[in-house]
Amino acid sequence: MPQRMIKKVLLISPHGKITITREGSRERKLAVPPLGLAYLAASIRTAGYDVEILDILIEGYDREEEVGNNTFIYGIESDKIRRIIEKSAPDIIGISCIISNRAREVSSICRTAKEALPDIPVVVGGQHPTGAPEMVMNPDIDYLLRGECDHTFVDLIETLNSGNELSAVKGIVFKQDKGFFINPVQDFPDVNSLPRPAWDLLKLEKYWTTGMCDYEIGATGKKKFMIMITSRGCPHKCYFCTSPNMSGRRFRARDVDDVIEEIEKYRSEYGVNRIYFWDDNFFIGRERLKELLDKLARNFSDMTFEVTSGTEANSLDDEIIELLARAGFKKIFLAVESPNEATQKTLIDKNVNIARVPILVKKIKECGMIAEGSFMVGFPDESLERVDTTFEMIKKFGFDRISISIVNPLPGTELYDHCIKNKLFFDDFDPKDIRWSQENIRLEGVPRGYIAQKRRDVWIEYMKNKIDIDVYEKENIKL
Ligand code: B12
Ligand code: SF4
Repeated sequence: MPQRMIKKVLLISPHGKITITREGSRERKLAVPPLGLAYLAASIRTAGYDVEILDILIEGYDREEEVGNNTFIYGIESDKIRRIIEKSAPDIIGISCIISNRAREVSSICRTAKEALPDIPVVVGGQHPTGAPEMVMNPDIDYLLRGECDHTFVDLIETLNSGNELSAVKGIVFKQDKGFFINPVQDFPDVNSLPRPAWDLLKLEKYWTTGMCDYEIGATGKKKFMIMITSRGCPHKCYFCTSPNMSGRRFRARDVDDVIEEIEKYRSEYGVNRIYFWDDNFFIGRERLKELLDKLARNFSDMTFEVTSGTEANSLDDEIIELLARAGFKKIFLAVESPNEATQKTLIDKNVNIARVPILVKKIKECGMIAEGSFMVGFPDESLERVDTTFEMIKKFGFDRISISIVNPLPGTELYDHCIKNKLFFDDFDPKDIRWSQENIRLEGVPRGYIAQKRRDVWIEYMKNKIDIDVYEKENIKL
C-alpha cells in the first residue's frame, strides 16, 4: 500500500507517575516541560512539517489514577487522549519514553493512538527504547528510533514520504520476519546547529503555576523557570546509568555565547528568572565551564541557576565553587552516589574522590550556597554491615541536605544485565513499572524493606532540624 504523505506530526509526552512507600511518604509530583520533544518539534518544523505537542501530564495534572501497588499515574485519561489525537489528525505520531518506568503508560498511549487512527505510523523514542528496544516494541508500534532523534525523526518522515529504504535511517528499529531489524548506528547531532526548542508549542504558564516543586525557592509557582541544556552526553560510563547508550560517551558542548543568548531571550520574552540546566554532565570541560559561569555572573545578576541532574564532585575546586556562587547558583547537588571507596572504584566510572567531599561541602557553604548530597544505597555488592556503614557515612560529610536513592536497575545498563545474570531481582520486579522507592535488587543478608525504611529514618533524622518536613512532604496530605 502506498504510504500516505506525511505533512503533520503529533508528539506526545506520557503521564507522570508516583508511588506511596509503605512507610507512608509520597514521591513528589512534578510537572516539567518535555525538553526533548520541544527540540524534536523544532527540527521537524524547520524541515517544513506541521507539528503539535500533547503533554498528557500537564493537561491532566490533577487527575490521579491508581495503577496498583500504591502507584499513581497522573494525566488525562485514554478517552480524552483519543479525542485529542482524532482532532489533531496527524500523519504520524511520536511518543516519548525517556524514563523506563513509563513503559507501561507509553504502551497504552500507543494502543489509544492505533485505535484512534489505525493507519497512522506510531514511533517511540527516548532513553528507554534506546537502551532496551526489545522490551518496548509491541504490535502498536511501527518504529522505534534510538538515540538523539533531532535529525533521525525528520529522516524517517522523508524516507516514508519518498519510499526509500527504511533500514538506512540511523537508530531505527522495526519488526521484520519474526524478529526486529535494528540499525545500530545512532546519530550524535552537532549541538550548535540545532534549532532552539519550540516552546511556543507548549503552554508554559501551566508549568509555572503547577510547576517544579523546589523547596529552596518556596512553594510552586513563585518563580518563572525555564529549562535548558548547555551540552549533551557524558564521557563516563557508570554501571547504573543509561546516558552512555544515548550519547555513546560523546560529550558535545554548545558555544557559550549561544547559551547566553538563549537565556537572554527567555528573560526578555517570558520574564524568566530561574534556569534549570538539564545537561547529562554540566561540569565537563573546565575552560568552557569557567567561561560560561563568568558570563552568567556578568549578564544575569537578577537570575538564579541550578543544575538539577547532579554535580560531578571531581570537577569542583575553590575557583569553580566561587564562580558558581557569583553566577547565581543557590544550591549545589553533589552527586556522591556511594560513600564507599571500593564501590566508587568498581561501579562508578566518575570515581568520586570521597576524601575531598567534606572539603567541597565546607567551601560551598562558605560561599553561601546550599550543599546537598545525592547518594545511592543498595548496590549488589553491599552486605547488611556495608549498608549500615553507608548510612552512617552519609551523615558525616556535613551536607545541608541529603537525598538518598535506592539503587535501581534500569534496562540497558550493566547493572541490569548483572542482576539478570545473577538472578538478583525480587519476583515482583517489573522493568516496565519500576518502583523507585522500594528495593528491587536482592542483597545477600539484607531483608527486603530494610533499606527503604532506613533511608526514610535517616533522612528524617538528618533533615528534621533543617527543614519543615511537613511542608516538604505536603503532597502527602492529599491521600
Ligand atoms: C528532566 C529530567 C527529569 C524530569 C522529568 C522529565 C520529563 N519530562 O518527564 C524529572 C525531574 C521529573 C525527572 C525525574 C526522574 N528521572 Co530524570 N532526567 C531528566 C533529565 C535531566 C533531562 C531530560 C532531558 O530533557 N534531556 C534533554 C533532551 C534533549 O533529551 P531527551 O529528553 O533524551 O530527548 C532526546 C531523545 O531521547 C529523543 N526522544 C525523546 N523523546 C522522543 C520521542 C520520539 C517519538 C522520538 C523518536 C525520540 C525521542 O530525541 C530527543 C532529542 O534528541 C535526564 C538526563 C538527560 N540529560 O537527558 C534525566 C533522566 C531522563 N532521568 C532519569 C531518571 C532515572 C529519573 C528518576 C527515576 C530519578 C529518581 N531516582 O528519582 C526520576 C523519575 C521520577 C518519577 N516519579 O518517575 C534517567 C532515565 C533513565 C531511564 N532509562 O529511565 C535519566 C536519563 C538520567 C540518567 N542518566 O540516569 N527526570
Ligand atoms: S557521570 Fe553521571 S551522567 Fe555520566 S555516566 Fe555517570 S551517572 Fe551517568
